[in-house]
Amino acid sequence: MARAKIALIGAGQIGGTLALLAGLKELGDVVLFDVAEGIPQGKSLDIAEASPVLGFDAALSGANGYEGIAGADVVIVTAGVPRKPGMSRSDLLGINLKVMEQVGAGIRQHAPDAFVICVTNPLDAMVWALQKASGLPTHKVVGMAGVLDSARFRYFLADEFDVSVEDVTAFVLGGHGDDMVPLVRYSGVAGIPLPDLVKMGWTSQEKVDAIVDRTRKGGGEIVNLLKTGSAFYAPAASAIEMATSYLRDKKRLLPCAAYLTGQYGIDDLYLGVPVIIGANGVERVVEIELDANERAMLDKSVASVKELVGECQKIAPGLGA
Ligand code: A3D
Repeated sequence: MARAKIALIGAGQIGGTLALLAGLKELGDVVLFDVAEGIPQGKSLDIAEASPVLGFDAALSGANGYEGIAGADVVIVTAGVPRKPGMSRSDLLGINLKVMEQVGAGIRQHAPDAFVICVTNPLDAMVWALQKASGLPTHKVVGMAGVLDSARFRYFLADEFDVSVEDVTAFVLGGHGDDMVPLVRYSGVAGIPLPDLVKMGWTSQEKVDAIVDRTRKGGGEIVNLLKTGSAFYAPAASAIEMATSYLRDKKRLLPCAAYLTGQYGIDDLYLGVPVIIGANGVERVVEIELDANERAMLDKSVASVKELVGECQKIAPGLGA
């Protein structure tokens, strides 16, 4: 059977890491696309030259024209600009919205059957814009944020408990902003929920609160350390997990920015919720029960996402028309 084709739009920090991980996992052949000449060609050649040492078979190539992505099975979009210290994700909106319009048109023309994963920030608004600009069905266009936010939460918890990261599960809902909703009740170690672990004396409520806060600000913590850009290893790993679930029909339950049509009482908006990803794209949106406090936090997050989408509609009123 022919290998799957994975197109990576944006060959920057995340794009390059995505290409390496896709190779290492033998997910398929990889095309790196970027407007910058030479970068996608150079990165793909560099990774191809690592393949004999790392032991994987994949064709890697670089492109500056959208023909290069023709017939892709998966498209992962990181094109645009990342944050610098002092910038919020929403500061990127104007520039990255224009990029989503171009990328959406390219996907519409050359890869209309692909499963599309958007990573560009501000995530929930950009995935909304990308779906409108591409015209692809909503179940084939998702945003990556929840897997990353949950991974950060998991890592901090594993560190606190001194247990394997593999045994820690964690859940983050809502928009990918500082008002995201880490769900303490649905997070824990090997099935033991966090509130029980507090009762068992494994940690204190104060420490859990501090970890929740650090999770919310996890992206900013890295931006402040790097000073020249934002996180890229963990974001790339997270998008690859989503792509793998689609390509291998694993039907993983992953928190992703998915298009809602009434679930959680929300309509015509992309928001981080648990979904099943399989060969048909987003196969199911899972509606979990929220208590009053969790609901209030989600409503706050929804309001922020709506505001950003409203700004997109003002800047590009004809989007998707
Ligand atoms: P960076 O290393 O700057 O790469 C972006 C690439 O996009 C550059 O190589 C640009 O040349 C390219 N580019 C710009 N405009 C276009 C265009 N019109 N068409 C094609 N390519 C273009 O950034 P990065 O890889 O670090 O981050 C990429 C995006 O991901 C940024 O918007 C970040 O904010 C975002 N990001 C999201 C998360 C989430 O969890 C959602 C996490 C980290 C970063």
